[in-house]
Amino acid sequence: MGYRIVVAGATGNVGREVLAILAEREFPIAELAAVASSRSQGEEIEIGDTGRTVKCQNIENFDWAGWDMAIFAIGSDATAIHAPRAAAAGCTVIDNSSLYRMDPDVPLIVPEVNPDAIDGYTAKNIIANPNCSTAQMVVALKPLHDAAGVKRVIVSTYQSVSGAGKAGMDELWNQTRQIFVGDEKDVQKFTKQIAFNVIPHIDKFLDDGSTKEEWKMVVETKKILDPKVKVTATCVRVPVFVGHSESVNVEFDKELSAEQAQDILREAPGVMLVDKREDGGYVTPVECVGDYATFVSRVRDDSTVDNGLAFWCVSDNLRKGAALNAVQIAELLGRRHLKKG
Ligand code: 11C
Repeated sequence: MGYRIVVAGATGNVGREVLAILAEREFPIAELAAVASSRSQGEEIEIGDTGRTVKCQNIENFDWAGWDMAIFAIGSDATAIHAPRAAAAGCTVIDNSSLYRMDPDVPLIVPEVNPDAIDGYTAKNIIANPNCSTAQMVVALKPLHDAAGVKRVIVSTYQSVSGAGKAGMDELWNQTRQIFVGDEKDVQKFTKQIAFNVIPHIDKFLDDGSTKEEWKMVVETKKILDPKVKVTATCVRVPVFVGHSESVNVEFDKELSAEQAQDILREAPGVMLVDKREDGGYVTPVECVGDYATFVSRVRDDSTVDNGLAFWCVSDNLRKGAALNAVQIAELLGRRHLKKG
């Protein structure tokens, strides 16, 4: 027993994390395939730190028939070509790109938040994985929403460069070195210098002056958590390699004290509350790397509005924000529908 599973985009930041997490969580695998663009064909890709490897195949001529599911981490353009082929061949696609997230026939799933919505996957045989900044926020908001009803959220993000892929990480590394040795700075991936700086711009600008990353946080939160929830976001890139942080300010329908919120968050699935109200008694991005949880700290009342609360949350954007959530969806799909595990 077990699943025939494909990892598409297996050579990228997220694809490698997917392979590692499948192994860590002992996902029941009957057969594993790794696919990517023709450039990577034949490359032996390490499966986490298991010491095992899988040979990369060319996605262009991959035969999807007979595979149970595929986790895609290949970007929207390539997904538009290959996901419909895989889905039509009977291989359920779990997609990390933004392509299908707002499609009404495609469930957008965070297993701790809206697991039941997965049942709609049969319409297109595709399930979408949310944007990393949305995923960690809704994990923290869900138990609070159940307790007191989230009315409005104001979120500011502090997003690491790994959200922009390996090229983003390389640019931070190279610029840091260039500044130290006095070389000319190379600015390519980001619109301004990222080393020793912050940039209030992620993804493209929209007509209303917001960015697509900010729009994603609004519409994805509504689709996953509750369409009635109002969200306003400011998304900022910071010189951190891995781990997205968020300052979240919430207005609730009902009163919820900081102490009550802490008690709820302490028990919530996917959340780790670290909130000691003392020097160092909170979590920062470097501490969350490689972990599964959404860490919540700095929970406090906001007396400037009725029923207001503020908190800080941090998570590994390559894990809960992408690869882990996708593997959790694969587990959920297996448990509820495919039942081969
Ligand atoms: C970033 N959140 O940090 C983005 C990366 O829609 O899946 C993921 C983009 C997405 O740049």
